[in-house]
Amino acid sequence: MSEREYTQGTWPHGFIWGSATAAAQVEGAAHEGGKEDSIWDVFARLPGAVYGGHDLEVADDHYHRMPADVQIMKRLGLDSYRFSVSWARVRPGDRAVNPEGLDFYSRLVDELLEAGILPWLTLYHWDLPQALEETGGWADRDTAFRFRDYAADVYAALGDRVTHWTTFNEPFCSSLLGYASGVHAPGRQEPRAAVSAVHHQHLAHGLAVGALRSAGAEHLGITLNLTNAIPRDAADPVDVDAARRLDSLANRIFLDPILRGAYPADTLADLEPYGLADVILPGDLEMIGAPIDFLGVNHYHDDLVSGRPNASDADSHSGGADREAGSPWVGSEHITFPSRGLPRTAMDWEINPDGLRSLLVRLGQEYEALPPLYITENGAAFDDTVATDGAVHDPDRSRFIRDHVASVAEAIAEGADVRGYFVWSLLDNFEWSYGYDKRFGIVRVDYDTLERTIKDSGLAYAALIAAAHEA
Ligand code: GBH
Repeated sequence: MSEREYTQGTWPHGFIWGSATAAAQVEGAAHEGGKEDSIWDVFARLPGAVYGGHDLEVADDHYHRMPADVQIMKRLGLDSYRFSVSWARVRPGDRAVNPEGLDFYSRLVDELLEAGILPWLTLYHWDLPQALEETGGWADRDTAFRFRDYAADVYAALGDRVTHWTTFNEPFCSSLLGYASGVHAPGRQEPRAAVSAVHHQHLAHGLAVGALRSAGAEHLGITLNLTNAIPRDAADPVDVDAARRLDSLANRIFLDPILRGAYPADTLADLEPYGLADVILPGDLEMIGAPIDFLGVNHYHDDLVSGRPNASDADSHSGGADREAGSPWVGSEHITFPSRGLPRTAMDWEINPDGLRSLLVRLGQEYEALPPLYITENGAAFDDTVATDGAVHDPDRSRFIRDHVASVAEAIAEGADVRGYFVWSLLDNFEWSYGYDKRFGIVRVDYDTLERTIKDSGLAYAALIAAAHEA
């Protein structure tokens, strides 16, 4: 399906077209305006932790170029811009509010509204103040209460203008990649701590939802990275069990507490040796399972899964740097990810647009209390080159976006309640442990001059949005 074939009714009325970034990945100004270290600033200084020793000091310099970046969004015709707030900028060291830090987001929101773009705010996209890591980080229950206080401060400053609030982005990454595999900050490889981190981020979500709800928030949600766990051989019980385990640790450990107020029984059983049950206190799950108004879905690739050793594993778990990676799959470290032989992005992730459709349809079938869905991230890294005329011809990325958008349309036709789609990412940016080596932007950033160039995929996305608005 191409955008020309969109007809009236393909996209529900008010469908939101957007693009996303995150504070640590684009802002730079890592030690300006009162901001102090986040765990990512510290992690990036660890030898071998980030590809090429790249750091977050300048990144895209979005902190200083924000008004011009908003004008780019306007040129693209975005309905909404999804960004995150840096906790370490707003409450450096998690002490008192830093007015200068909050002011940056206040100005951003004003610029967006002035440009007719809906601000879509995420409170936590992985950049915990280092001061809180030093008191235990997400392995410590108290961090959840600190998050609630920080969330309330941001809401007090921006709640009059920002309508859509997301507590966490991909708690999978900030718990299991940060504390178990250690390829993300804070780089710990402690399975028990990782399991506690999962629960404490859930708790933090629940506490913040409670606080923001009572302060009057109307659109509250969370963003999860979800995958289709497909057994390599559906007739092999070992592979089927591996897929169940992946589905447990990547999807259901997050979906079930949020949408059903309970951890799945198999997850609790698998994680018994890692103390999951021990960190759940009475009352936690009621808070965690409080109703939300939307679920953000980030999807990049499916996972073919096996329980048998596999020599030709795609190396998708290394994080890209030199540090020895642990496993994020706590208690299920034996699972492997064979290749399906599909084309891949520069991240080595297999491309299978239909996976997005099946994921969305499955969510609707399995969760009775499923709120409206938004695709809060989808996109791809490719090895872009700059043509002699200065343009970036990136047909692979244009095709990736077009095919995944078509997959969303099919899911909607099959009954999925999807209300928006955000491309990851607006700008090339700091791709975590891969540093600046991987480019996801629909807008190129030249890291020498910091100049922006709208890529062909950006132009194609703008045309797609225009066509969808007309349909
Ligand atoms: C998102 O993460 C992030 O929200 C965003 O900041 C980031 O820049 C973007 O995507 C592109 O990476 O192999 O063990 O990691 C997506 C992270 C990567 C999570 C693949 C699931 C598979 C499991 N996803 N990962 S593992």
